Amino acid sequence: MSILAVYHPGDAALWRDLLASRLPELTVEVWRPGDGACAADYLAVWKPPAGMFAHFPKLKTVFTLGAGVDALLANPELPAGVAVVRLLDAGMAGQMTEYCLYGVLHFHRDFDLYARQQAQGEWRNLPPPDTAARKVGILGLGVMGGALAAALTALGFKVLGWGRSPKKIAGVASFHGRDGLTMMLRQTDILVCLLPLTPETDAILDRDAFAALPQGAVLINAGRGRLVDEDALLDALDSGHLRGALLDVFRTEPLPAGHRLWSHPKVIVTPHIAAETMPGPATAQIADNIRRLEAGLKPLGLVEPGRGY
Ligand code: NDP
Ligand code: OXD
Repeated sequence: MSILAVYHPGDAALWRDLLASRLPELTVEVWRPGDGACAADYLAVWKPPAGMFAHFPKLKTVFTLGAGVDALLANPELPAGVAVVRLLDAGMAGQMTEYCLYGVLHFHRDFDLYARQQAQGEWRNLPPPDTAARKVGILGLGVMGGALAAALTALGFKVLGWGRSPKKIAGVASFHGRDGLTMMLRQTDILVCLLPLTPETDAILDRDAFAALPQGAVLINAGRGRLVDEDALLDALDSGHLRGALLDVFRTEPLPAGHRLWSHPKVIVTPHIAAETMPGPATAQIADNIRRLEAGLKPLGLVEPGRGY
């Protein structure tokens, strides 16, 4: 009988109970630091503590309890040859769409400007926004970016998207490659970053990228903090080139006390909450994938280590 171990820094018993109820044919057990060696074939894990993987000599597959795998792939203790499987949506795409829509509408409907007017007691109508002319550029047209693109096109925005490969999505102008990135940035009013962090995307939003955006553009970043050069972002905001930013992820998390982003008048900060893992759909997906593996099939969400996502 195969063994599935669970490590979660929060309520590990909840994850174990859900997984055990979905996989009665497996032994499902919680692993805690101090437990020692574990003969698990599979591991469902979030934020593994240092030294953990050394206790799993039989490990074949790691299921990360999130969509992003940058931290796991960068973990030097991850044993070579162990497959990594990530979550595909699992309840996160809807949350991410809501988060990004909030940001897009906040700036599109001038709520940042009206908040400043309110602080001055100023009653003044700004010109009405033209949704069909507002260009929203999405970096990353995967599970999260694709869901957002569909919601934005349904609302009537002009949607542009950038990925590694060209995409055919109704109503979305597709860009790819470095030249495609600059071409898209030049036309983008509101830039939403939903890329994974990989060696290729590290600090992709640098001074050149911000300079390529039109005067008055906005950044929404819910991908990863290291996708952005934060000093370049602050300079672009301070110079007035960028109008504002909604940021959920940061180079250092939690965002350190006293960091300029905390108090910048053009920045909204949220504590990495854009889309949180939902135990119900996440455990259903992991159970399904374990059944696929046991049947000799490829799991859905298998990460390509060479690609980094
Ligand atoms: P996907 O793997 O489904 O999508 C990734 C997209 O990025 C794909 O379109 C891919 O292109 C594109 N991409 C990757 N590398 C490059 C590159 N070098 N150049 C151009 N495009 C590239 O991931 P998800 O949509 O599920 O998640 C995206 C990220 O969102 C996660 O990795 C995570 O960092 C973040 N996230 C943040 C959360 C939060 O709460 N803030 C919650 C969940 C996720 P292609 O399609 O051509 O392969
Ligand atoms: C994720 C996240 O990648 O929560 O799932 O950031």
